[in-house]
Amino acid sequence: MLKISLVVLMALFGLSQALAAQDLCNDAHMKQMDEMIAKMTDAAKQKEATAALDQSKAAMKAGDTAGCMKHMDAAHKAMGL
Ligand SMILES: [Cu+2]
Repeated sequence: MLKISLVVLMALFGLSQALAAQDLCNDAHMKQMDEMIAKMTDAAKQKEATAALDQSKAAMKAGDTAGCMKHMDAAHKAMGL
């Protein structure tokens, strides 16, 4: 019983991770990122995150999801995520 629950939990977790990745390259998340970066207190990291997010937005506009995720990842790292 416990084993089955664990498997179900892990499957659900994997699914939500996959959905999260798909969810990041869209206008709603870009807006969320802008707001989160605006609240950052470290000016150097904020500049780094903004630059990475700009590249991510450019890739998204070009329809380059892989590039969008790559730069989004860099932005997240600069934000300490
Ligand atoms: Cu993001």
